Amino acid sequence: MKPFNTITTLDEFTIQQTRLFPKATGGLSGILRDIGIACKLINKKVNKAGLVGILGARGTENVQGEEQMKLDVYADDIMIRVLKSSADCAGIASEENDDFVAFDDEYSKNAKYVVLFDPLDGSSNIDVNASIGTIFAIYRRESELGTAVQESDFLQNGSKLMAAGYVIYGSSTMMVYGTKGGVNGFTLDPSIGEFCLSHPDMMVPEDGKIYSVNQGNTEKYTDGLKNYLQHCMRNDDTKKSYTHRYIGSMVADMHRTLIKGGIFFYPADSANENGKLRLQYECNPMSFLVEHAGGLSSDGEKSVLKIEPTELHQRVPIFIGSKNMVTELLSYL
Ligand code: AHM
Repeated sequence: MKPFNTITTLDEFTIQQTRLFPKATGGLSGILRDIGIACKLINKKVNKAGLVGILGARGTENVQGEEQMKLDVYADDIMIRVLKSSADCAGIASEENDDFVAFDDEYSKNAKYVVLFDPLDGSSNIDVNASIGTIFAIYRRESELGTAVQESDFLQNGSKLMAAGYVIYGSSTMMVYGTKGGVNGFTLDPSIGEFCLSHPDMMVPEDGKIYSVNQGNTEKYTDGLKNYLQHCMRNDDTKKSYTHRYIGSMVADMHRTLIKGGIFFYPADSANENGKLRLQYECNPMSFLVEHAGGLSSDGEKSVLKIEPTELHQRVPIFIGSKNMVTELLSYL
């Protein structure tokens, strides 16, 4: 007979993981649980965005001069409020805010972790009902416990991440998070309101066929990249055939890459010398996930995780995905 409880919830899973490390205090599990709660609230709003007048632009810009959507601001607010009342988070930095926020109550000052996030990535897809997501990165703070967190706590390189992941608001809502121990995916079961383990030990296939890039920018790319794209488009019977897929929502494009294999890239081009995507909120968390699932990430020269951040809203070029596809692309640069 099947055991009664055949599901493993996110909470149960993180607690089981904590037990593997006798010295662990459970702080990381606590943060993951809190992010899960915030994302369930965001999910609720995303699901009925068209009904509750929350679609569309808000008429304001974020620190990077990008138009803010109403849902971006709602998601940012929820993440900050939930993490502020978390027992384990000492401060946050968000793509939507100019500066980091140090939570200044006595309890938070003694918390060990800081969280960086893009509250709603792919916002240009909100109004057309395509998948969007929340991306998060968790570091152990470097500043002294009992004091307010410093900017340096948020400028650690990606190899120091304790955990990172995303929640995709797609045909089903999923959280995928990784630690140095591996990457696991949890699907939200709306009937019980819990993220349940559905994709254990995720691994990026070593090779793939899908290349994912905004090909409309090709004229602005280097010759090396143009040659690579020509190579991908030259589908004949003598070599493997490539397929182009690009949603324009990093979480959705990366979720497909993680499951099916392939390569996603947002390179530097003649108009944007550092590309578009943000190191601390998008590139590092995705690179951490992909590398711990057996894939590769690169800024064109080295692993994204090795970049030393110099500012909170830094942009970097990124090439990420299946090991063989990233290696092949890099040989063209
Ligand atoms: P956003 O934070 O304003 O949503 O921008 C990030 C998004 C990524 O999700 C996506 O990969 C990229 O921007 C798409 O950019 P483009 O429209 O230039 O192809």
